[in-house]
Amino acid sequence: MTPSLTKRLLIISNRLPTVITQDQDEWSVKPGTGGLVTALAPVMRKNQGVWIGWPGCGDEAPLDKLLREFKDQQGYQLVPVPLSEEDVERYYRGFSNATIWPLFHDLLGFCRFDLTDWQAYNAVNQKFAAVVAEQGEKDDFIWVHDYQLMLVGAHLREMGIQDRLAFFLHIPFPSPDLFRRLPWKKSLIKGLLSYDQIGFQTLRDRRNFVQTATALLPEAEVVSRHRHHTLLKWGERVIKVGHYPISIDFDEFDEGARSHEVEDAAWYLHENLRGRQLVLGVDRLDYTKGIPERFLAFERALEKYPELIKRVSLLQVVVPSRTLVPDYADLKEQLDQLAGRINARFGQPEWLPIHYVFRCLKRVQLLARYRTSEIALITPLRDGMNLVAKEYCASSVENNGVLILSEFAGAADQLGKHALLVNPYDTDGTADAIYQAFTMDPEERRQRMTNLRSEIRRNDVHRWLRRFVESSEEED
Ligand code: ADQ
Repeated sequence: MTPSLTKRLLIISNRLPTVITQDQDEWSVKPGTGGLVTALAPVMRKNQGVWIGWPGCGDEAPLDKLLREFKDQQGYQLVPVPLSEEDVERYYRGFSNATIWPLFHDLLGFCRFDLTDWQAYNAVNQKFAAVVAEQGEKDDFIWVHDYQLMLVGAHLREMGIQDRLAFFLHIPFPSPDLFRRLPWKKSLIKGLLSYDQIGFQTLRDRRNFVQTATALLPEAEVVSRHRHHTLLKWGERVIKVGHYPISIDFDEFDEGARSHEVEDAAWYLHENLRGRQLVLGVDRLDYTKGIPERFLAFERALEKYPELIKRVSLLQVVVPSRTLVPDYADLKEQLDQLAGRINARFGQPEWLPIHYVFRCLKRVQLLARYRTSEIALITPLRDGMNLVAKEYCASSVENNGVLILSEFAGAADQLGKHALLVNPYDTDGTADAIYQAFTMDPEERRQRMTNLRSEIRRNDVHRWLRRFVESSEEED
């Protein structure tokens, strides 16, 4: 059940939860995909909330009309923060995606440290704060999301806003040693400490943050530690630093996967497989998701266990993402080449080892693939949570899927006991897990998947929201 909040919910995120498209002269708007949107949309609908963010389209789009249409369709209001092309280049592609994203995912080699990017990040965060100050009403629940907007709270304080401010980080928080590499480390940590509540995905992220803050700012001190949060004192203020693992709407996936449309699509897929098992990977195009490493592990499995040949295929679905950032374009190229090479090496008439699809799937098609695949191979090098792992289990209504999961995904904390955990850098270990999943007896599959499903059912997105909001309101 979606929790009912007493306060109006103001969500602030980099992007509005929309996809705006033009087909000849016709403009249209629909809800976007991605972890944050998937998680919050049902809550916003029930709450009549307001969502503030960058619309992601140029001036030529009839934005006001489209946002009104969205409100009529989806039941909550959107307020745009317009950004210039220079803003997008420096704040979004630059500091957010070429500095913070790789640094926070432990991939220092991908980081670019550029003063102009940092200044643009600061300025755009101030722009967001100005819109929040304009839209906010007394007693709103102001909740800023994710790594693109870590300084919004600090700018709101500068503008004199005294309300409680909350922040949730969807990606991991790195160890103090990695964070220290950032030239603007103190400003960023002080910015985060402007919020009253800071939420992370896992206990490890929360600990990393507390250790980093206390190491960088000698005047910051831990007041007390509790199971789900730490209280940190900085100046006159006490900040609650908690961990709240995000989740999915379990029922929506479970019911969706049982629908007639999905059943038909799943049956059709099954017929085409002619008794072969399907190993599924579903990801945004991103170097943190470990897709090349996954292809190599699958290749190793075919090498090491020849009985897998012609009896199993890897279906890898990749949603195009950030394709204008050079590292992402390179990754796409690398995947094309790897899939081509492995298919040329092992492929036979009527059997391809890797089916690689580069597009966003419609919901029915996504659920049909979740439901049909006997194995999910989810092997990010590092991931805040990874909702695909949870969506796969919730859609595995036949209770016969096996989840192979990276130990470096936040989801491993909750699902690790019943999934097959792997180190994505360990090609042989991952190949062994593929073989173990392939040969797992039906009873063990059923038992593991039943446990995974009940864990996700119990800790769904509504509980996540309730925990975050209640934790914000409770007295310490
Ligand atoms: P993401 O990095 O986007 O999210 P993830 O949690 O896996 O990663 O969510 C991806 C979403 O996109 C899923 O809901 C999935 O269904 C959808 N999706 C992926 N491929 C698709 C395809 N081909 N077609 C259609 N839909 C597709 C960020 C963090 C994560 C964190 C989430 C939520 O990086 O670590 O789990 O936020 O906090």
